[in-house]
Amino acid sequence: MSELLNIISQFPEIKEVKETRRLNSGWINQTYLVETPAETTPNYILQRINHQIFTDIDMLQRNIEAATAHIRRKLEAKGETDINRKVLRFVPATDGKTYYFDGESYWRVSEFIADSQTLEAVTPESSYLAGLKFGEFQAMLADIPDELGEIIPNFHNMEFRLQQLREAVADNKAGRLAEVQDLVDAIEADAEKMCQAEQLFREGKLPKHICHCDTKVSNMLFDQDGKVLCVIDLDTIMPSFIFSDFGDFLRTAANTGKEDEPQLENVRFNMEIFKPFAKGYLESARSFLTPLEIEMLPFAAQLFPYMQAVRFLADYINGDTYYHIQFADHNLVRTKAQYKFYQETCKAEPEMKAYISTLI
Ligand code: GN1
Ligand code: MG
Repeated sequence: MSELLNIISQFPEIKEVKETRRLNSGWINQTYLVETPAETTPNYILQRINHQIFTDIDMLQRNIEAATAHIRRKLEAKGETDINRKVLRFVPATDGKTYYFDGESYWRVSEFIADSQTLEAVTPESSYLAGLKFGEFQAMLADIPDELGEIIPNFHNMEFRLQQLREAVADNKAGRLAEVQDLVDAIEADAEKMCQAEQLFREGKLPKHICHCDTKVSNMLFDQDGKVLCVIDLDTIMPSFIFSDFGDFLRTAANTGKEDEPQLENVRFNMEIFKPFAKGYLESARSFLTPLEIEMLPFAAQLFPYMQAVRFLADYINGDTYYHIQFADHNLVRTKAQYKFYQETCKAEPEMKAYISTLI
């Protein structure tokens, strides 16, 4: 606690602390809730940023500041109220930056959004609202004047992720290859098809936009009535294909099982979540999407479970160096669940296409 209080004292806006509590959220950063005693002051979120993964903290915070400032201006222009609950606000440290370096770790503070909740599962109604929100998020950032950095280079580049898997396979550092060879082969069989976005980009047919790039359900805050308040976990905001946000949301929301579901028969593609999400997304994003981007939305739904399977599998083969694991073969269980989900999205492709065509 006293170590944390020291850190908190670097953010002068926080005058008094009642309690700090570790929150269990995300695989990457360490997150604490900072409660203040007065009813009239907000509570805060304190995070130790994982700078093994985010190596350029200055760029990281510049991206986040630019994006949140731009969204804030848009919300103000629309005459929205309660704006501090609709876009994250980062608190300046004594030197005016939105992070503090204690000689070892990087820390940042944002205002805690009151009366909010995260959901692990969405309903058709909240899925529609989430689609609207992520479409709006991308649409609002479509004309951002600032140039945002690629905070994790090639983050959602499928060719690059396959390359990493191939390197892991070649090195076989943890001696786990034999056990997963079938999975590697299955993944390789679809590699070319799954790299079509990068190919289209090279041909000048597919643009990049500023995306959130981690739109899993748990990265959205809902109010007590189940309405979407705002999008959180902004570390990975960067230029990407719009597929990132569409696909990654469905990867978690439209899966009837868990991300690391051990019972593979529980992993199915939920069309009743896909449909309202696609409807909401197109309502708010259509204004800036190209016909090819719209046509490829079912591809986006397949791409993200596939990519996540590739990433989990590479990490398993490397001996679990990237994702925190909770048990010995956690990354393998995750891989199998994501791969199964990918197969389900492939089966659902005709139905997804048919539905999208009713929307345009
Ligand atoms: C990581 O930060 P978190 O836990 O929300 C990862 C995402 C993965 C996700 C899988 C920077 O997200 O790309 O999709 O885990 N973030 C990073 O759950 O690698
Ligand atoms: Mg994240």
